[in-house]
Amino acid sequence: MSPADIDVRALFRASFDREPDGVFSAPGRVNLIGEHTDYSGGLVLPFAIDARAVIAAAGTDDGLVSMVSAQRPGAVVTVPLAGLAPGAVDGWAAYVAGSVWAAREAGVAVSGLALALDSTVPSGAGLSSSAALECAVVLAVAGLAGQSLEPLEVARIAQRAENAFVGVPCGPMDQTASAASEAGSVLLFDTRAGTIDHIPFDPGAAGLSVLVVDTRVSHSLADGEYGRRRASCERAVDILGVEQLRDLRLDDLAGTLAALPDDELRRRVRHVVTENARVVQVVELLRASRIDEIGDLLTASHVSLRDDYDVSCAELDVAVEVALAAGALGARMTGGGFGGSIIALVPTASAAGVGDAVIAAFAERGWTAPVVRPVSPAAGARRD
Ligand code: GAF
Repeated sequence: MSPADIDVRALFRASFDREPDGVFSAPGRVNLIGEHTDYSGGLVLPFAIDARAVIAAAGTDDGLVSMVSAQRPGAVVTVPLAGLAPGAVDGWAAYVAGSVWAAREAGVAVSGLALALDSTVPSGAGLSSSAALECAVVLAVAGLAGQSLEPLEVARIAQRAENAFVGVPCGPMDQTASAASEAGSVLLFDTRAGTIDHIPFDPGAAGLSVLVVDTRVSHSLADGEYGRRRASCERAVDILGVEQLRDLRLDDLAGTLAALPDDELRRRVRHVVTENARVVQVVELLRASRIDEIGDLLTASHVSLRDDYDVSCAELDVAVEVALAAGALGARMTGGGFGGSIIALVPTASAAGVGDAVIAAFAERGWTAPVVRPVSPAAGARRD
């Protein structure tokens, strides 16, 4: 997954017969904790991983966005700037065209672009390959226009591309993690306040590692379940008469739940309220250099996502259970769910054993072999 494997300048030269004006990149992410809270004003705690979307880019005057991707070798795809609008482009090119569109909507001047893309962020693994691509494109468009955007602005534009152009109703976490993370820390993002804080996160210093296990069950946020979870949260907000679920307090939870009309809605709300509380507890432990004590909170998050929010699946559950049985201090699904990846916090000395145990458990069940990778907090989007 190393960015060093990427030679996007060579792809640019071969495709456009000139040198790029710059190279820009943005990372994928895992979320340590704070899942399905970012569209209710909640708290999230992701970090960028050492897998990036990389773009070699040049400005042109031809009124076109011309793009080529190392993941989809073949002809250069060309889209006229004049016709850029939601619905005008589909497939992988929509993520790129949508990010250009959103950047222009935000006031960035563009007269034409040539872009060569490559990425080491696996797609469909729940590691935010699309957010990485969107943030890298927004950074490239702004960089070529000589405009410097704050990370939160890059994230806001990239999220708009995903929501309004690609048509996926995601919250702000993934783009913010990609744009604003810093190496060596997790990003505490308060989605209600719109503020971020970098909290040092160095599992290695405590003899620990974070493993990502990609179940290879491909998830799609566009398939309706994600939107249904959002709709449930909005319904609860209406019934309870609050502005956002973030306004609900853990110590009033019993009363809040009693005011809701059905069990499903009660479970959805219970997940969101308890998950925000777990983020606060993890942050307190990290600030107190007690990283080895966060494991139970990670696992409790998984249980809540599985039983209350109903966004897990058999492969994610088995990966978590087997990782815990093999020595992980805590494990949970990360990202939107319905497939994708888990993270496990493991003593570094047991990391290989935990990975092997999950691989063996999948083989026993006849499932596609999962991919296990160690991750550590990497830098956010940047001009390379
Ligand atoms: C996906 C979404 F894109 C995020 O906004 C977030 O809601 C996440 O699922 C769940 O925490 O990654």
